[in-house]
Amino acid sequence: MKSTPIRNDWKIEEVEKLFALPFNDLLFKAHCIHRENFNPNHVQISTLLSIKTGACPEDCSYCPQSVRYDTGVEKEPLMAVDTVIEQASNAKEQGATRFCMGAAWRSPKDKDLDQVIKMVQGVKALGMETCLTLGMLKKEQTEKLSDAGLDYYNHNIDSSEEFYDKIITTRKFDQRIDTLKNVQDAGINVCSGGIVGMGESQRDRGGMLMALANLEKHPGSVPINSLVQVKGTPLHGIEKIDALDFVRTIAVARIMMPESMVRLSAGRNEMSEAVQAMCFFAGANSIFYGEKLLTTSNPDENKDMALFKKLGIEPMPARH
Ligand code: SAM
Ligand code: DTB
Ligand code: SF4
Repeated sequence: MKSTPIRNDWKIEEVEKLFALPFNDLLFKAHCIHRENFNPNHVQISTLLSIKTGACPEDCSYCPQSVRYDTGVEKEPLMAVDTVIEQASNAKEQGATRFCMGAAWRSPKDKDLDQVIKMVQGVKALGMETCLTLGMLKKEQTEKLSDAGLDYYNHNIDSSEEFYDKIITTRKFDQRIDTLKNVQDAGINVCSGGIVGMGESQRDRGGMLMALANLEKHPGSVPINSLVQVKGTPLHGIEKIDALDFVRTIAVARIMMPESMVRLSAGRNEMSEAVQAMCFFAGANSIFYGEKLLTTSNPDENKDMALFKKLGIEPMPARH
């Protein structure tokens, strides 16, 4: 029987107390909640594709795609619809059930959105779940995407409200929340999480999870990214997060958002199998799968399947 209520009224002191628990107590609590809500041996796999790369006007200081930083990322225009569908079909063959298409935009232009909608329709026709991440959306745009049958929209809050403006100055935390509200109001599932390892404090990590858990409805998917440090970005060379603190962040996310998919997202290429296994125990039940994220690398499919086999994990069946 489920004993964990869904809460939207977390206070930062309570969240800090969770982070401060002895590691074993925290992991045990998170794992029990995980088991109440999910098969602990199932992990959902999503594949990412960058459908429009680089030259983004925003100044997100972690991002290799910002036009402001010299990172060597080659800019590429919006992909052709057929190419995207072909790539989705390859990802499906490899076992992915969700296909996430990302574009380096501040927000999409209406003409571009029409082309992206054709991609959504084509990917859905393959029987896969669809997800987009295109930047900020206006109400009318979310309604168009909802009509097209989009399953998920990813828009990360990235960090706590307090830490946010140390990382990004070209748009505000509240604008992120507005987009999430528009997406939720249009009946599209929200995928929203953030990044750790950007020099934030543990309280900031808690603040980020609190902002997500205190949304009117918990996001269906919560990606927790470990910063991938890219040369040329302002955050390159910053002190890395301790691996056990990363695991703690996953555990606290699971406790606060018991029914959400918690995704162990960017940064797995630099994580040992043992740390990833701890994340799965702590409640992570989704990964990005395939050798590339958007512009940086991710473990290749064979490596991930070998890890799943060692752990007795099976890919989570698609919902439709
Ligand atoms: N431009 C859109 C936006 O910002 O919403 C969509 C694409 S953007 C690349 C999607 C997310 O990727 C960001 O919100 C951020 O959380 C994550 N991300 C970008 N660069 C990253 C990095 N170097 N390490 C970890 N996560 C990163
Ligand atoms: C998310 O939370 N992480 C993904 C996805 N949503 C779009 C992106 C990670 C990007 C890592 C850096 C890169 O490959 O460019
Ligand atoms: Fe642009 Fe998104 Fe990268 Fe920010 S995270 S610079 S908005 S692509």
